[in-house]
Amino acid sequence: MTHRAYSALLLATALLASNAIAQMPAGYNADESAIQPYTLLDPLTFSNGRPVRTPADWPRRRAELLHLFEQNVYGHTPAAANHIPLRVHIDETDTQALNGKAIRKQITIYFSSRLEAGPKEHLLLYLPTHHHGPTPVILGLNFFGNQTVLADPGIRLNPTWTRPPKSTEPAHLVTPDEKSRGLQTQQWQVEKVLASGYGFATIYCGDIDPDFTNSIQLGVRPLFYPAGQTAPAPDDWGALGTWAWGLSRALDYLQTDKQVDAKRVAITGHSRLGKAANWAAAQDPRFAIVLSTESGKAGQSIYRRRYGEDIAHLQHSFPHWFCENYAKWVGHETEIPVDGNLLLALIAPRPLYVASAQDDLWSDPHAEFLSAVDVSRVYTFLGHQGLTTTTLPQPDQAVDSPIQHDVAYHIRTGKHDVTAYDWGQYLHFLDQRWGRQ
Ligand code: GTR
Repeated sequence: MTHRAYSALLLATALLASNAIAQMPAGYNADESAIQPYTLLDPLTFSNGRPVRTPADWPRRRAELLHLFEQNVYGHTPAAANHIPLRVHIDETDTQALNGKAIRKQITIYFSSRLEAGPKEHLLLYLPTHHHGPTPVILGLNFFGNQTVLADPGIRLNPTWTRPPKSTEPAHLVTPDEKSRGLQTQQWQVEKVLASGYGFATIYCGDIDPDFTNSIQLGVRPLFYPAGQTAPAPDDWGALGTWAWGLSRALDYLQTDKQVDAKRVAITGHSRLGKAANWAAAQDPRFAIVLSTESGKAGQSIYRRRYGEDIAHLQHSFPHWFCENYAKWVGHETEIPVDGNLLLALIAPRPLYVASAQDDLWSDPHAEFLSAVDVSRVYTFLGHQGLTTTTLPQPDQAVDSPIQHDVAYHIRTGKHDVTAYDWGQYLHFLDQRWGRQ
């Protein structure tokens, strides 16, 4: 990695971890009292106005919701992409990683029959050596490369995308600098996860699709164009859809690893990668638990409150995340036929932890809570137990972690980030549902 590229990575890391994203840019509503009356979309009413009467009706409503998200937000995952054969290469297995505390495996998952020459993702997997038998795993996408999650010299430095700052030069792949190891240690808490008896797995999102506009040719999307197609159709998947798909391909591998308990794979993600985690779990019922951190608008938050980020901002700054149809909803927050509470409904009745941060006004933490409250009706409807409170809890006081509750929530003090506090709550939530490992 060049010095410039490394500086760009540091800057990007600092930005993510700073208040820059948390603070509200001028011109966006940050005033709770200015919120206009709105009506939440009802997960338990079909689009034609008929009620969802019994749990037996739920699969039909669920299919309808999935279709609405595909059509209007994330786009369709091409059928061909969902039926690719699993092609992997175990690049490394170290049974004495992290001073003997973990088994570390690094696996390349190939997406095309051209193998090395085609798109692929690199899965980093740690399993705690003190755990006996197949191990439950927490899986999530990372922003800057696998080596950033922990300062472990054994993690392979796979190429990551870099954009020259303030330049019109195209982004390109570079091999990261040794100095980037462990830059996101605080955000991932890998050693704490392993000490709690869980495995940890991660992939760099840019392996699947680069996170910048006009990058379609550089990611997986062209691989699945039918013959003759050269550009996306209006409802073809965007980057969020490809990232979600890449998580499912990692799960395909985990299902073949006898040291992993693939029926107990929890999925997590922060911010844009939280949106991707939500969408992955919505589409793929094999993900057993969702730990969703500050996924904000187009994630667990609610457009209809018109507080914080809006569709115009998402569409103008990150058009590559979405299908082209999403642009139709710019300025129409109260008309878009989906919202955060409906996205969470697609996770029901699997255990779901929704986390917010008090200073993350851009995501609208209050709306994230209201989504968790509203989706709880779906859990109850399906015979499970959701949140039992409708009052925003005090900061740093998690609600409803008891075993019988399948929706939990906290709002943490501080900014848009993932912290040791968040992980402490998540691990407790997993312990309650899966038993101490
Ligand atoms: C912001 C974006 C948010 C959130 C965040 C992130 O700039 O407006 O929706 O996704 O990026 O991913 O860090």
